[in-house]
Amino acid sequence: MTDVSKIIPATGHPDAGAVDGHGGDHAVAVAAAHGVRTMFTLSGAHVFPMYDGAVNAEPPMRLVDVRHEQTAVFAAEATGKLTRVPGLAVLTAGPGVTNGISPIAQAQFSGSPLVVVGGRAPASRWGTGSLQELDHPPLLAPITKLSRTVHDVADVASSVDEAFVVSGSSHRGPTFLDVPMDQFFGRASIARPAPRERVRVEPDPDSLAEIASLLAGARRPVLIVGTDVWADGAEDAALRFVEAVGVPAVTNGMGRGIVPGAHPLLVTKARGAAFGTCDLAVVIGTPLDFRLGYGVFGGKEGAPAASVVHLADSESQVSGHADLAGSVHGDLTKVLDGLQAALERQPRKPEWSSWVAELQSGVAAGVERDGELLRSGSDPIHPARIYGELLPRLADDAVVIGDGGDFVSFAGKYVEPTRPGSWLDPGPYGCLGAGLGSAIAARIARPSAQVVLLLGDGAAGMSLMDVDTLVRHHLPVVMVIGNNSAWGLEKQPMQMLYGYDVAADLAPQTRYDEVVKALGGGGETVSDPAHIGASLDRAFAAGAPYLVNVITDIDAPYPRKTFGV
Ligand SMILES: Cc1ncc(C[n+]2csc(CCOP(=O)(O)OP(=O)(O)O)c2C)c(N)n1
Ligand SMILES: [Mg+2]
Repeated sequence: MTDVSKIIPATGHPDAGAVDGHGGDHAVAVAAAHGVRTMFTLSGAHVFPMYDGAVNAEPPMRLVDVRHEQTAVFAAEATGKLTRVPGLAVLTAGPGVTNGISPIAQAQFSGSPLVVVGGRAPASRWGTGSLQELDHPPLLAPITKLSRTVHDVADVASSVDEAFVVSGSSHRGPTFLDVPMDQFFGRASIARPAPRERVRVEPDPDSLAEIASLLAGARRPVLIVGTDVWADGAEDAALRFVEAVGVPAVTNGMGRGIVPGAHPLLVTKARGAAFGTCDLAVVIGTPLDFRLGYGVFGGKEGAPAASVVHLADSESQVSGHADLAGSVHGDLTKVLDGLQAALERQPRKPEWSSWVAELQSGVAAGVERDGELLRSGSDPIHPARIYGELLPRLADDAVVIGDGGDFVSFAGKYVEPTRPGSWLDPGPYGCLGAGLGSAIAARIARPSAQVVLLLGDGAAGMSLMDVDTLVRHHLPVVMVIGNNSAWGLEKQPMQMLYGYDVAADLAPQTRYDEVVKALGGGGETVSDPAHIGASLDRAFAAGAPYLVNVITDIDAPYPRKTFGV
C-alpha cells in the first residue's frame, strides 16, 4: 500500500494521515493506494486536477492519453481484467463521458473492475448553461454499480475510495463519479481513508454438501470455468479441483488458460459432446447466458437432459432463469476448496475415466479436423491458416486479444492459452472497438510478454487511430488483421436470412498497414499463405507497433450455430 501522507505533503497539519491538496491530488492518492499505476484519459479542462495530481504524485502516476475516450475506458477495463486491480479512466465532462458509455457497459456485462472519474460543469453555474453541462450519473446508473456526483472537494477521497472498494468487490463491475469543476479545483485537507480488508464471503456448507453429492452421483459431469474464477483469484483452486477430482473441464472468457491448453482434462475442443451428452453441468464463475445455451445441457444424441449446478461469486450472479439442481455463492477459492473437501467426505468415489477418454477422443478428432484448416493452402487465404502460422510462434505468456467478428471466433476455436489471464475477448456485450485500448493496457500490464491483437477489418476501423497512442507511448504490439473486406459476421447471416446482403461490404483489400505506417508504426500486407509466417516473424521482431494485414477469403465464414439471441 502506498502511504498517501508521503504522496501529499501535509501543509500545516502534523497529522500523518492528512491529505492536503485539490480534488485531483486526493483522487490520485487514493487510486494509488488501491494499486493503480496508470490513468487513461483524453484531455479536457474539467479534469485537469486529475492530471496535476498524477504529475505531482510521488511517484508520479503514469498518464496515457489516447485519441478517443472509448479507448481510454477499454484500456482501463482491460487493465482491470489483466491486473485484477480496478483500472482508472478519467473523462472530461459531457462528450468525454458519453464517449465512454459503450466500454462502461461492456465492463458491467463482463464484471470487470473499473473506476471512471468524470469532469462536470461547475456547481456554482449549474442550470445557467455552461459548457458541457450534462448530469451524467443518471445516464451511467443502469450500467454501473455506483454512479454519483461528489458535491464537495472534501468528499473526493472517501468517494474515490468507495468507488474502488465497490468496483473491486464481488461481483465486480464499473463505478462512476463526477466532480463539479469548481469543487475539483478547490482545496481541502482531509483524513486519509483507512485501507480496507477484502471481504471473502463464506459459501453455505449445506449447499456445498448437496452439490458434492450430485457430483459424486454423476456419471458424465462437466465443469465449465469462467471469467469470475480468474477475477476472484481462484485460478489455482480451480486447477487443483479439476486435477484432484478428475472432472473434464471447458473454459471460457478470462477462465481460458486456467486448465491449460493440451491438459488431459481440458475438453474445450469436444465442447459440443461435453455439453450435449453430460448428465451434470457444474458452471462456475460465468452467467448461464447465450454462450452456454442459457443453461440447458444434455439432451443430444439420445442423452437425457442434464442437471445444472451454478457456482457464483455473489448471490446476484446465481442464474434466475435456469432450472438449477443446486447453487452456491461466495469467494470462489472457498467454493472450490469447500466442494473438494465435501466431495472427499462422500461415500462414493467418482470414477469418470471412461467419460474423460470418450471426450478426449473427441478432442483428438477435433485437433485432427482443425489441423487441415490450420495448414490450408487455399488462395484467397483461409482465416484459419493465419492461426496455423501464429500458434507455434506464441510464447506461454502471450496476451492474445480479439476484436472482430468471424476472424476472432476462429481465434477462440484455435487459440488455447497455456496461462490464465492472458485472453481478452469482448465478452457477452460483444462491443467492437475494444482492440487498441486492450492492446495498450496489455502492453503496460505485461511489459515483457508478447501482445497480439487480432482484428477484423471492420472492427479495426473503430479504434485504429489509437495506433498513434501506441507510437507516442512506445508500446510495441503485434496486430494481425483478417481482412475479408466485409463485416463478415453480419454479411453471412443476412445472406442466409434474406438471400442478399446490404451494408456489409467494406472497400476491397484496404491497406490498413499503410495507416499504421502513416502513424509511425510498421506493417505489411500479405495475400500468399506461404508468406504469413515470415510476416509474423518481422512483426514480433519489430519492437514497434506493427500490423500484418492478411487478405482473407470472404467465402470462408465461421461455421456458426447461433446468432446469440
Ligand atoms: C459496436 C458494435 N457495432 C456493431 C456490432 C455488430 N457486429 C458484430 S460482428 C460484426 C462484423 C465484424 O466485422 P469484422 O470486424 O470485419 O470481422 P469479420 O466478421 O469480418 O471477421 C458487426 C458489425 C457490434 N458487435 N459492435
Ligand atoms: Mg471483416
